[in-house]
Amino acid sequence: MADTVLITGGCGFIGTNFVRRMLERYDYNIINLDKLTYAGNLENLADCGNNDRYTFVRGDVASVDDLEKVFAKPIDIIVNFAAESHVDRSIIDPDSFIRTNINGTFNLLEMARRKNTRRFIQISTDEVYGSLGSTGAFHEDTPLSPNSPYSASKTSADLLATAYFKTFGMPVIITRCSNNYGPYQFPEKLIPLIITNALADKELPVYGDGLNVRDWIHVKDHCAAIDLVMHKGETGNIYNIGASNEKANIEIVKLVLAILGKPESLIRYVTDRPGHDRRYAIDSGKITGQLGYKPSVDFAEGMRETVEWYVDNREWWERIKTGAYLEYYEKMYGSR
Ligand code: NAD
Ligand code: TDX
Repeated sequence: MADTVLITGGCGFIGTNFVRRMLERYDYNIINLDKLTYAGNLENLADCGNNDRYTFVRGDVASVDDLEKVFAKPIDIIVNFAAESHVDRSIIDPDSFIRTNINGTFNLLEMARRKNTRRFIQISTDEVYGSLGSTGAFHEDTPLSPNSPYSASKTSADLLATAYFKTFGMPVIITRCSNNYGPYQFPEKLIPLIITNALADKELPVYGDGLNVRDWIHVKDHCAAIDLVMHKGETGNIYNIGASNEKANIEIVKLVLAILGKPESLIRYVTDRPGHDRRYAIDSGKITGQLGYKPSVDFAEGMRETVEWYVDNREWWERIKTGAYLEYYEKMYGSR
């Protein structure tokens, strides 16, 4: 019988892309456990609803009761995407980050230990390493030095996952990826926020001097790397994932404006994010050398396609940018 893979947070940006990849390429039975927070959107996977290998369960990784129900059936592999994922929200209201990212991961690890799950992939982030100066890159053994409540919660989850490997011999693997872009990203993150604001001729808020650097990877390449780790990765290991596309934020904003043919006068420099990490850069040498990983999406092409996706899927983001989103936007940017 085909294995059952539990994907948590499958209605979010990366989870959506990963669920699709798994259904397309393998005969796994997929259970998508998602709480459907503001960031989770059932519509993203509406076309998978008729697939009899796909089951959606609305539930909370921080609730042991919800997990007991899912684990009533055997689960072979867990891929844990579920998280509160936005740094700015973690600065305004960190509680849910502790609950989901730390307690949720702990609950999943405990459940996997009790049920002898064969493989546990913890989806982490390069933000656990903190901030770089103008040179160098994050390696898997770079000391952990998180600066935001978000990254501190992700670091805590990583430490729990590592402890479960060392103490209980649990088959845990951690991946740490750089900034993703691509279709279905919630328009609170830089790239979709800039694209959708520019399409509506709204101001584009750039934090600080706009020279903070992020290392961008297309979500498809991130999902391909997780797939490799899931099938070929060595238990107890950490794998950094990136695509060597370091860009200052202002370059990204100007690129989006150029693709859309919109004026740079839309740019507005605003008060910086507190504790704002200056630069991220990922060294993917380990996953490249050991597992044969190679990113496939050219950055310029990937950005053009991503902008096109938001142009073509206006209804998707216009529905999101109402009600609670507008309240969030006003709170975050209103008096900045
Ligand atoms: P996202 O915010 O788009 O999606 C998160 C999903 O998790 C949503 O569907 C949400 O409903 C669900 N969720 C939240 N709390 C939950 C809970 N308590 N129980 C069950 N489901 C819950 O996030 P994303 O950008 O897709 O990120 C996915 C994972 O990848 C996260 O763990 C994040 O830390 C990591 N990551 C993201 C990036 C990036 O650039 N976006 C980079 C590296 C790592
Ligand atoms: O309005 C904005 N203006 C702006 O200048 C926003 C939303 C962001 N920024 C800046 C802050 C960052 O330097 O752009 C950069 C990217 O910001 P985000 O999109 O919020 O991403 P970041 O903080 O880098 O974190 C992301 O990458 C790592 C994801 O949100 C995390 O989930 C992931 O772990």
